[in-house]
Amino acid sequence: MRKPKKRLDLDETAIVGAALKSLPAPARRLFLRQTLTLGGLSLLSGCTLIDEDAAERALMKVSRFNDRVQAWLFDPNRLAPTYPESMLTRPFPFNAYYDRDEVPEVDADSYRLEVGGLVADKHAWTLAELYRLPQTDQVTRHICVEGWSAIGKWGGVTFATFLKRVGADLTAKYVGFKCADDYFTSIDMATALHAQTLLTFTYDGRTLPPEYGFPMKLRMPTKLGYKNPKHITAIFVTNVYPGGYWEDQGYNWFGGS
Ligand SMILES: Nc1nc2c(c(=O)[nH]1)N[C@H]1C(S)=C(S)[C@@H](COP(=O)(O)O)O[C@H]1N2
Ligand SMILES: [Mo]
Repeated sequence: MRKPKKRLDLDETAIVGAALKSLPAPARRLFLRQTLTLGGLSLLSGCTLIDEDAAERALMKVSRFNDRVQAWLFDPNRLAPTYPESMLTRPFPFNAYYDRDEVPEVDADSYRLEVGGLVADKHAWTLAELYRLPQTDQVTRHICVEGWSAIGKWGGVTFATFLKRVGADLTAKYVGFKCADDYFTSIDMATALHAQTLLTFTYDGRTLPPEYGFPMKLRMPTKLGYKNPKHITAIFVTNVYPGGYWEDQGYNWFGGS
């Protein structure tokens, strides 16, 4: 009897994908360069490849093409796995583009969340106002391209609820984020509206500690770690591609997990 083909579940797919993507950017570029002939690449990108710079630009174009394919494949109704609290990773790993002793200190009292772009209500939010929004929590796996994953419990408001509350144009393409460090990123509207995308203020039942993103982290179990901004200071809705800190250095923008 023939064995049925093994179907990968979402979580395994995520881990395999993360492992592939965990190759450092130069290695990935080399891999792509060796795999795609320059002719094939120029066909794909519609560019004439005369030098390294042009090749880089062409690869970026292919990556942006890949964004569109991933966006098309993304099923807004498909849920990422959730886990029992007994599976929480302790201690939860810290990661940022700097060391732990350089984590930004955000003052809770003077903090305001700026909201801009294609939204009806542009008022800046205090933390007290944000905490009054309906809160929920979930236990999900965070997957980092650097080759680790960990299960954590985050609590906050469903991002779709927040976007509707500020009168966001839900037909816009992107939601962008600015952070208290120099980090920034952006996501597609379908992911912004996904049921498991939360604007979180707590970690494991207590206020989000500074290293995990105080005062808030956008938590998306459907996206890789670098797409989950910590220390958010501004949220804007736009149709102009905003890029991101790692994305502008060659990480894939869609960054699905
Ligand atoms: N503001 C900010 N957000 C960020 C980062 C960062 O450097 N600054 N790093 C990203 C990356 S690559 C990862 S893996 C996660 C790490 O989150 P953690 O420290 O809670 O594990 O935060 C993401 N969000
Ligand atoms: Mo990461």
